[in-house]
Amino acid sequence: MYTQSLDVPDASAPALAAVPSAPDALQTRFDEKIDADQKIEPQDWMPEAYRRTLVRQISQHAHSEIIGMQPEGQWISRAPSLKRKAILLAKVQDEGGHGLYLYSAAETLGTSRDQLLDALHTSKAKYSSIFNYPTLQWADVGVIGWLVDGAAIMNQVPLCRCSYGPYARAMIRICKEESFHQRQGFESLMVQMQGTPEQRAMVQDAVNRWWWPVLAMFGPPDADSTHGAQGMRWGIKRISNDDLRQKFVDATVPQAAVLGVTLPDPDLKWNDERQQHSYGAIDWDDFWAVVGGNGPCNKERLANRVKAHEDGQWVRDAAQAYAAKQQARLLKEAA
Ligand code: BYC
Repeated sequence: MYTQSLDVPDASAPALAAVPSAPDALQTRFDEKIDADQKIEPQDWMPEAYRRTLVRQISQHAHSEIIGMQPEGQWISRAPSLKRKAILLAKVQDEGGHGLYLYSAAETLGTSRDQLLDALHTSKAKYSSIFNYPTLQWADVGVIGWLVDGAAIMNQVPLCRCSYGPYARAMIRICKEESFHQRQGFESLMVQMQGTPEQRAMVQDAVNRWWWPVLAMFGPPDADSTHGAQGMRWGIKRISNDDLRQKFVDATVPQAAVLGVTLPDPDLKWNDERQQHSYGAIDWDDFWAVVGGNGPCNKERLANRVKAHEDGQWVRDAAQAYAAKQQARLLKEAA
């Protein structure tokens, strides 16, 4: 779908900051396209701030998918049946695939895969807070599918209409797969809730631990969202953090009732006047501590990722050697 071999600007090229500001006509054309809800494509002129915002968001999203393989991946060898193992294996592979589509989408903006990965491995780039919490028991895997993927779908369906073409197109496929992820999580929990009292207690315990971090996953309140308003003006984000969080709460409450679990919030209740649920206060100090690198699993997640990258060096070397050999053969044949 995308080229994965974009040229990276060479070091001798003038720095972007030195390029004269865009002629008004280009800015006007860009603004008209955004206003008309048309897609911006890689070859189109775009303001540098729009490009930077997209690289930041898309690469953070890609990193989240890749790091997000770890909490569930740890359960592949311990899944309780062959069926659950096959489903989980497919899901975790899907997350890896999502990361790859998204790195490709970010590369169309002129930032190389190496630069993106280097930013992750040196903690310059973020990934979603939610993947810094541990998966303590099997029910956590079902709850990740139900709640974390449920939150991801809520956040990502509007991104299918993002103004940047490659990101929007990647999101269409990702959302289809996320729907399967959410359904398998819910179905696994349904089965566990029909099991023994101990199994039901495990599901409730997992819900108690994941509920609040999942609500925080939508990002800070709109009043504290640094990029929110501008992202909405550019058509990158379509719905604000708080509005998505509210939609998620309203969609999840009836699902919890079907499942037979209690959402751990004494203030959660239907508000007739607003025609939506009210919910209790989110612990934003905990969220920022996790985002700042001090969550329960941040160090472990990053160390695993860096190790996997280093262990894979021989694969990259072999692929490059093979590509060089192929090219030399083609040149020889053409001569
Ligand atoms: N975690 O101005 P704001 C998945 C940061 S993968 C960490 O509102 P924005 C899955 C934010 O980056 C799901 N940091 O930002 C995979 C900013 O800091 P910087 C990942 C967060 O961009 C495997 C600052 O807080 N989804 O579903 O307008 C298995 C201020 O925030 C978080 C995506 O990445 C957070 N939760 O809005 C299962 C979706 N929230 O960058 C499932 C795409 C905020 O200035 N991304 N921050 O240093 C988005 O939609 C938006 O980027 C966000 C944040 C809604 C996340």
